[in-house]
Parts: sequence; C-alpha cells; structure tokens
Amino acid sequence: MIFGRSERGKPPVEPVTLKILVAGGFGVGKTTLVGAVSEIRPLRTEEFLTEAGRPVDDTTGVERKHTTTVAMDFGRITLREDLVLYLFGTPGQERFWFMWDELSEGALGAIVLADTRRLEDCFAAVDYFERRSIPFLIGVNCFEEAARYPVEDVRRALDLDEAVPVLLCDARDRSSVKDVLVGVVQHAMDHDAGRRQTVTT
Ligand SMILES: Nc1nc2c(ncn2[C@@H]2O[C@H](COP(=O)(O)OP(=O)(O)O)[C@@H](O)[C@H]2O)c(=O)[nH]1
Ligand SMILES: [Mg+2]
Repeated sequence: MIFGRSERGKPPVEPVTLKILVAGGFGVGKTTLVGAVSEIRPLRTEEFLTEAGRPVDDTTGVERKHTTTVAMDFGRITLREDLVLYLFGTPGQERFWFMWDELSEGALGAIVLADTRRLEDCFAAVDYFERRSIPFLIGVNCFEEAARYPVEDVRRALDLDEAVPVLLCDARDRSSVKDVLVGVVQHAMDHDAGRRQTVTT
C-alpha cells in the first residue's frame, strides 16, 4: 500500500469546503443544531443571561433557556469525503445584526430555523437573505410542545417563494439536521443553476 492513498486505492481528495449560515430567532435551536452535527467541539460563545439582559432578551416561550449566544456558533461536518460544511450560527438578537454582513460573506446558503409558536421571530432573517439573494431554506424545529402545521401553512405565513424549501426537523437529532444541510446545499445548487440559466438565455 502506498502512503497517502485511501483503502480503495484512490488518491485522497481535497474536499470542497462550503459555508452555511444558521439563522433564526432567539431560542429557536441554532446552537443545538450546530452542536448536534459538528465533528469538532462546537465553538460557542454563550453567556449566562444576566439580570441586566432580561429586559432585552425576551425569553417568553423559551423558559428553559438560560444562556444566550453573544457572538456565534461554529461547527464543521463532513457530508461526503469530498464535501465539508462549515456552519456559522448567527446571533439571533437584533443588537448583533451588524455581524451578519461579515458572516454572510462567501456563504453558499442559509438555514432559517423557525418555531411555529414564534414564527414572526424569523421574519428578519428571511428578509435579510431574500434581499441579498442568498439561497435559504426554512427548517421548522419541531418542539414537542408546539402544534404541528403543514409546511404549506408555514410557507404561506412567511410569504415565501414557491422555490424556498420548508423542511420539518429536530435540531437535536444528527440525521435530521444532516437532511436539512443536504437540503440547503441542493437548494443552493439549484438556485445557482437557475441564475446561470437566466444569464445565458
Ligand atoms: N424540545 C426541544 N428542545 C429544543 C430543541 N432544539 C432546541 N431545544 C432547546 O431549546 C433551547 C434553546 O435552544 P438553543 O439551541 O440554545 O437556541 P438558539 O438561541 O437558537 O441558539 C435549549 O434549551 C435547547 O435544549 C428541539 O428540537 N426540541
Ligand atoms: Mg444560540
């Protein structure tokens, strides 16, 4: 066996690395999602919600949440031997909007996580990606306490374009999150193909 070759005798591949953003409202499950799939210990910059932060961070409906991401979550997942995703969880609170432009630089696409109990919390993220033509999909994080709605209802409530995928998921579950990630890569590729077509025809 030659060193540097994989078991199947093929030379090792230099993987393509893609950047995916994970956005959505406060407490929707962004940190959980990145942690569920990341192969590296996810880098988290969480701070305990302080008394001082209480009037700013609205925890109504997310009473179990005691920490808040102040900067961002970061993780990595190898989808295939030649495809590695870097995940960036964007800070949900409005006071961190200034970071988004930098984070979205070079991003292939985005996941907007949604909780059907607080759907309005993801309006800002949807708006942001629509305006910048960054391909995104909606991942409805199905908290067991929340009522289930058909994806078409979610699409209508968010006034989404037909092309935007809406997927149900569980942010705690690795395989569920993987499906969402594959979905966003696929959607971004379709989006890109569509754009190229518009340019050439
Ligand atoms: N039951 C349930 N709890 C979840 C789920 N996803 C996240 N959580 C919990 O919801 C809280 C907020 O999640 P977190 O990932 O910190 O939200 P973030 O603010 O978007 O990063 C945490 O206590 C999580 O454990 C889920 O799919 N189901
Ligand atoms: Mg978080």
